[in-house]
Parts: sequence; structure tokens; C-alpha cells
Amino acid sequence: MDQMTKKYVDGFMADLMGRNPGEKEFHQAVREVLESVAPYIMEHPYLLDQKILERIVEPERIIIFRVPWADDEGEIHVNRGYRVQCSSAIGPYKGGIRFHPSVNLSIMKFLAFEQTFKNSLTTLPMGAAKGGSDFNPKGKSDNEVMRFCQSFMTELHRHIGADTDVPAGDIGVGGREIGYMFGQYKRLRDEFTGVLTGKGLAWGGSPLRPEATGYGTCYFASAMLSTRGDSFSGKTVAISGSGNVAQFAAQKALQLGAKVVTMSDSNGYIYDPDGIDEEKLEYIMQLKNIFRGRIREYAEKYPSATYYPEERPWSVKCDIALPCATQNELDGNQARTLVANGCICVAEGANMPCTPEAIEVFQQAKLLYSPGKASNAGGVATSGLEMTQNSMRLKWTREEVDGHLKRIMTDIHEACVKYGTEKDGYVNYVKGANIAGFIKVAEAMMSQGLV
Ligand code: NDP
Ligand code: 2IT
Repeated sequence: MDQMTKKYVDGFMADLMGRNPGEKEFHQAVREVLESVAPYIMEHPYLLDQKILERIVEPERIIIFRVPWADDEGEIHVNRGYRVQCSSAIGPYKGGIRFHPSVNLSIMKFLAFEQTFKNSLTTLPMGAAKGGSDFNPKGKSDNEVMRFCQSFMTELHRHIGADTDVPAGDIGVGGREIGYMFGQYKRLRDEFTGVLTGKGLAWGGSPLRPEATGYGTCYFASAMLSTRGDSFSGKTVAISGSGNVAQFAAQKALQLGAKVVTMSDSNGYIYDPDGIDEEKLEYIMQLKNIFRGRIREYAEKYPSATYYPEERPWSVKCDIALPCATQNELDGNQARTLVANGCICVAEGANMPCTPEAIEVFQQAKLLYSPGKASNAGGVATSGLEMTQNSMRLKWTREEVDGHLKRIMTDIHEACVKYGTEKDGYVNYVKGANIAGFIKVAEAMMSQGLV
């Protein structure tokens, strides 16, 4: 980076941090994009004059609201709800809803910001938003979750719509929560529309939406491996998380001939040197999705496995690592351990799971490393396909959707290679994804004037 570009980056960040104090995840996400796109912006001064990036980092709208609800004993609780509508440059706002006690404005803003570039990469016409609440669904009854979702939607409904803003799932929000929120939206608006994605198959959902993020992550990792004449076949894979993304990343890795040896939750991880096969994965899916249990129970059922409480799986020897749990779950030291253990590929299933230091370690070691906005884009892309099917009032087959998903992941990979290949031939997927995602949004903003 030359002196002038560096000065621009430093000035931009100082201003951003002054205007948005304390929002560390948001600062982190913006800095990563800024460092990639600043040289491109300097080469295209009209982007500088039009303050395109200054506009993108200021969400178009932020809605913060009270979510009151009563538990099964009648005790009243008050949570905080959010919807950060970041960009409508290329389509209606689109992005997930997260229910987790850690949810705050910084996390919502970082996720909505990342979504802008991710959705642009999908090749589909989707703007970007993120929402959620600091509500903790763990240990709540179905009825409590339903009452919470209804209260949340009672406020959110006036800000969303099939052509305005289309939420979906994320951490703590899966098929059950989407169902409760959809039911309440329909009741309040008297409208059966594609206002949410991730719906049930019988009421407007797309085949393969539940699988799409995890499958897409593996399709993207396959494309990265193929640049080195390699594949998943015979590889050992470490996965973090045991939720939606992790489960289907594991399933696809198995189908592609790999051995999956770890999965985790927020309390610890299990290591199964014999491999988590289809049958054991089915047990995990039931444990997590139906019984809402803990990953520790896997080691009680399968003696080949060991449970490591309060630890993350990155010290296990593996060829491929797929972080699929949450932001900043893989730091610089853990990255150095992965590299020392011979890991060749890290594809993010989660949003921003690797710290900036970890990314630097991977890139210096010339590992195949992809940021979530590229490798986990299959989820929102399939949400886009769900919107298409809803508009047509048609349902595609699983095979049709899978074909689209594979093509989209390959196209995203190509865009990253186009904009991210360095002089020595190394593909910097961070740079590639950020520039490719940025250009489309910037051009759309230029065409639409100062709005
Ligand atoms: P789920 O709620 O289904 O699963 C989340 C998993 O991550 C659980 O195993 C959970 O453990 C673990 N986890 C959550 N928070 C933490 C934490 N603070 N520390 C350690 N582990 C944690 O969510 P998803 O699988 O849907 O989401 C996982 C990641 O993928 C997120 O970063 C999300 O933003 C991203 N993503 C999701 C998409 C989707 O379509 N669902 C699309 C693109 C990205 P526990 O059970 O203990 O909470
Ligand atoms: O982070 C993400 O891309 C998601 N949680 C999915 C969003 C969506 O609209 O499907």
C-alpha cells in the first residue's frame, strides 16, 4: 500500500471509530474491507469524490425496539430487538436474524456490513440487512420461544416486506423460529408472501435452504482445492460448531470423501479420531435440533471420542478447517498451530470467525483461505432462490436448486480469483471477494444518484 492510500485508510478509520465508538466488531469488519478496496478507490477517484465508502459504512436505517414477553410462569422479560438495513443499492434488504445473548449494535452492524458484499457476490439482486435480539433461546420452552417471536414480529413487521426487506435465520434462529415469525407476520398483515426465507417446504420454503450454507462452504472449498489439483477426498476435516452450518458442512464433506473428526458448541469440542460418519452425524442432528442437547453427550454415546471442555478444535491435526460457529473463534496462535500441523485449506462457514491476526498467518503461509462473505454465501444465495420461487409461485426440485447453488459458488470463486490473484499467483480471496463485492454495489450507487 503506498503512502497516499495508507493515509486515506488511517484517516477513514479514525473518523469511523470516532463516529461509532466502542463498536469493535464493526471496526474490524470495515477495516478488512477498507484495506482491500482502498487501492481500487484511489485508482478510481470518482468513487472518492462521491464518498461511496463513507455512504456504505453508514447504514441506510437502524431500527431498535423493545421486545416484551412473558415466560411460562407469567414473569415478564424485556429484550432488545434490532434491524440494521445497510444497503438497498442492488435489491431489497436481505439478511438473517440472530437470537443470542451477545447480540448488540456492533455485532448487528458488522453482520449487515458484511452482508452487503456477500449478497453482491451471489450474483443475485439482494441488498443487505441484519437483525436480531439479545434473547437467549437456550432452555426456553417452545411456547416461550413462540411468544418471543410473536412479540419480536409485532414490531418488526412494519419495517419489512417481500419487496422491502426479507429476513432469514442465523444463530439461534432456525425453522422453528422462522415459522413462528411468519405466522405472526401473516396474521398482522393478512398477507401470504415471501417475507421471510428458510420457510418450511410445505409453505413456501425452498428445497436445500437448510443445507445450503454448509454445502456451499464445501463447494467453495472444493473450488479452492482444485486450483492446486486437490480435493476433499481422503482429507481430515476439523469443524467447529454443531448448528445448522456445521451439520451440513460435515454432511457434504463426508459425501465428498473426507473424514470429519471434530465438532463443537459454546461449551467445548469433541474429537473422534475414527471419524464422525453418517450415522454419528445423524445422532448429532437429532441431539442438537430435536433434543437441543450439548455436544458433550456425543462422547458419552461414542467411546471412540474425547470431549474437551472450554476448548476449540484448532489444535487437532487436520488438512482442512471449517470454522462454522461464530465471530473471532480462531485466533493467531490457533492459526499458527493449524499451519504447523499441515493444514492446507481454511474455508469460513461462519461470519468473521478468524481474527485479523489469524488471517495474516494463513496468508503468509500461502494457505488456501476464504472469508465467510465468499464461502458462506450459499445460504443467502439459496434464500435468493427461495424468493425467486415465491415470486413465480413455483417450487423447483432439490436437484435444480443444487445446480444453481453449485454454479453460484463457482462464480463467486471465479470472481475472487479475478480480483484477488497476486503477482506471484497466490489467490488472496479476501481482496478478491471485497473488491468484486464492492464494485457492483458502488456502480449501482453511482447510477442511482445521491440517495
Ligand atoms: P446455529 O445457532 O444453528 O449454530 C451455532 C453454533 O455455533 C452452535 O453450535 C453454537 O453452540 C455455536 N456457537 C454460537 N455462539 C458461540 C460462541 N460465542 N462461542 C462458541 N460457539 C458458539 O447457527 P448457524 O449454524 O446458523 O450459524 C453459525 C455461523 O454461520 C454464524 O456465524 C452465522 O452468522 C453464520 N452463517 C449462517 C448462515 C445460515 O444460513 N444459517 C448463513 C451464513 C453464515 P451453542 O449451541 O453452545 O450455542
Ligand atoms: O449470514 C448470512 O448470510 C445468513 N445468516 C443468511 C441470510 C439469508 O438471508 O439467508
